Amino acid sequence: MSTAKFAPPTGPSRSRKRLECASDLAVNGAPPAFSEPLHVGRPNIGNRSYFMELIGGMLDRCWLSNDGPLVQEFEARVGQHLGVEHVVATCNGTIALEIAIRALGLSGEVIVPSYTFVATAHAVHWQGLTPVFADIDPATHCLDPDSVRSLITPRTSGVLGVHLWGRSAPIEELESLCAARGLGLVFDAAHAFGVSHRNRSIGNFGNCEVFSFHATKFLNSLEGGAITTNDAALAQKMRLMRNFGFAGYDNVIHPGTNGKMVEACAAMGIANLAAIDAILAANADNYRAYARGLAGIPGLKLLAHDDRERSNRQYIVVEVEPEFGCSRDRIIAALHAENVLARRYFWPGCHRMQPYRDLFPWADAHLPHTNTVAERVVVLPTGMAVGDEEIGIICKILTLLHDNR
Ligand code: T4K
Repeated sequence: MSTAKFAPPTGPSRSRKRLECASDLAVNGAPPAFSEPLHVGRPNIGNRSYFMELIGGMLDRCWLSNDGPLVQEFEARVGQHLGVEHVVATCNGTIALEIAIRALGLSGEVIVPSYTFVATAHAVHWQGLTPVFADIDPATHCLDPDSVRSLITPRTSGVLGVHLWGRSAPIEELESLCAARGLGLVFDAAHAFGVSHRNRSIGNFGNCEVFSFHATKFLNSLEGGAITTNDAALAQKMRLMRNFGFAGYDNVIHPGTNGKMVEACAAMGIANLAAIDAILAANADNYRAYARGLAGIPGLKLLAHDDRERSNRQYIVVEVEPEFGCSRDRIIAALHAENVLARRYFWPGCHRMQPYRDLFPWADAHLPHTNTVAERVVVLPTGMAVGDEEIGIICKILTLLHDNR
């Protein structure tokens, strides 16, 4: 591996404006705090020269896809990192979810949270199955096992839980519920690479777990995903499905799709995995800076992480409570005016998005916590492109908004 210095991407340039009174806010006509947009999901780019070296090797070999050596190396490294036996790398997390659903033979209805990125629900629907939306626990933002239990019908074949914001879903409750009812259990771990649950890495639970390595993810492979499992037969089936069901030249033994990760993506994944400690440290520093900056602002609650577990802190999630004095959407508008492109993930909940709101208009009635949480979450910028200075400015903007509500 190259020893070139790890080089984080440069952050957005700031205008040095005062932030002392209401008239200093961009919503009140002042210039924005940042001259360039400050994004929530700016990609973390690890060791550039190592990445270029891997790309050079790929070009020299003239092997670009189809289970190449970089994909195999990436799978091995991910497996080692997570302590899981089988890793099937894919072109993205959504296709990985679809392959997992197919490989487990799920049919009829699959219970999913509504409060998640829409890919979770789409992966079920796209397979011709019915996503049944369960409510979340408002304290964790993950599936509420009681809500899941109440939605099981004779048509239910599985549960697709999500480790939202990189905090683990109620794993034991869902595992015992699914075991008792003979249901498949997949975890959407798109947010949870590098996270532990009871000191075991996420990636080892349920029948299988699915990661996303999209550009905006804590660990990115440009685009990419992976399914992890300790079930050898399931892994073998998913490998076949990922490559049109081919078992050698001209020998198709299973229905399948094209879910392959390409070599360039694996190169990015390998280079970023080599820089994972620096990325984790940046996220942890940013989290602490937000915790300090938001501590004195009434009505803004920073989502907490269990300090006994490993956490990637890839999302800075803040809940806006009534004491803040103005709505979440006014905060978003004010931040956008300052060029801080905060997001209201995962508003309004999948059940209120097309096509689900027309397909399941009754779902709204049993999703009270989803509806409340979706109205009060703001996600703020973090990652290697953001540091103490930017976070200090964002917190100052939020303080001014509160003081002049
Ligand atoms: N399950 C869950 C729970 C997920 O959160 C996701 C994906 C999936 C499944 C599916 O995995 P993939 O099939 O995507 O592997 C983004 C991502 O596209 C998506 O991967 C992610 N979750 C979701 C939470 O966020 P958008 O629509 O918010 O993306 P976009 O284009 O607005 O980008 C987010 C921010 O990042 C923007 O502020 C711009 C910035 N950005 C983006 C890209 C692509 C950059 O600075 N550079 C870039 O290259 O969905």
